[in-house]
Amino acid sequence: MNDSADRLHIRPASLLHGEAAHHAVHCGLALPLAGGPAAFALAEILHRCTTTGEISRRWVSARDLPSLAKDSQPLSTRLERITAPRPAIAGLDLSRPRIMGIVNVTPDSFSDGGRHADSDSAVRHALALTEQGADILDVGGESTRPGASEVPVEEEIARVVPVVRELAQRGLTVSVDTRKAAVMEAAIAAGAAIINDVTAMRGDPRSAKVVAEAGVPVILMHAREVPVRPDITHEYEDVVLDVADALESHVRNAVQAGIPERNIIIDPGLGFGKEADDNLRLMQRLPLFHGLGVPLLVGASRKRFIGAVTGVEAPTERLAGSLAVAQLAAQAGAAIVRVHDVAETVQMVRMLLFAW
Ligand code: PMM
Repeated sequence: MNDSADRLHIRPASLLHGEAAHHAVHCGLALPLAGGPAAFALAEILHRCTTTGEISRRWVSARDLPSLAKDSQPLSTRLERITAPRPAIAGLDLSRPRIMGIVNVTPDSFSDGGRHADSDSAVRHALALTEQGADILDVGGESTRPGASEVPVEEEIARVVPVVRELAQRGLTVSVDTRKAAVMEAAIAAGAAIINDVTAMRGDPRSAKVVAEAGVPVILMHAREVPVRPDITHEYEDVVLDVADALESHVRNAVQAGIPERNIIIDPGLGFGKEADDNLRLMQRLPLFHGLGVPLLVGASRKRFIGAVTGVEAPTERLAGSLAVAQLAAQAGAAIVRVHDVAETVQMVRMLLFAW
């Protein structure tokens, strides 16, 4: 995509689901969102001037987008990316939302730290999440919690590898949440199918090479600072466009490093260096991220911004708020939601698929 296309975004709005989406797409009144089943009837076209930073916005009907795109290469490329179906990731068909269950093998994660700190209890927890319907198990050995201590690489490998091996041997789909290339290598050798990197492979100069050579999918999460400091917030010009442009540049770097686009997943990184209002704005405008043309992951479970809105202090008490955000993500066409409360999220998604 050329430079002018980088500055142009389409934000799908007026989302439709189920029968309404099907008929509206069939009649040319709406366009499919990331291949469907959701569709959109309206869109906001945003253009950020590269010199002044000024953002122009205009609303169009989705039915007019294909003809407008005929006269504009950047618009045409964005539109194609927004509407195209997403390929399967690690054998998982993404035509319905997938649930990633969080398995933190750490003594200090913000909402479940210490509960599964040894391999046996982490494996037991992961198997329970699988029973509840998790599609992917995200195993992490280093907390991103503000103030969490840095874990030496050998220690992180010792925490995650036995858990990854045990789960992979049972045929389960495992991702490993790490910023270190050596941990990625060890986890892939033990059977990890997906790498989840909160630094979008900027945390370790070898990461992109390891991922490219292994041919595994990678989740590129947005965090402005590397090393990642979730507690330090930033001023954004426009948080949604800033995050989208940064992620697009991470995708480009990954492709240049030899990782095919079909193996890339993006994540806006809710809670990472963002104020509560920034996270809410990202949630409200999630469909814009489909313009990057790759599957979208959303991780909001139990996060502080949910506490800020609901007034609920204890992360483990934030289930209802977390479910509301997961539902919003699923309706906005997110391919994967990363959650602690798998049983409840599975129930919500199943109900949604039947009810919309
Ligand atoms: N959040 C945390 C850790 N890893 N990975 C991705 N891709 N997206 C996230 O939002 C994310 C993550 C922090 O939450 P935790 O301590 O509950 O795992």
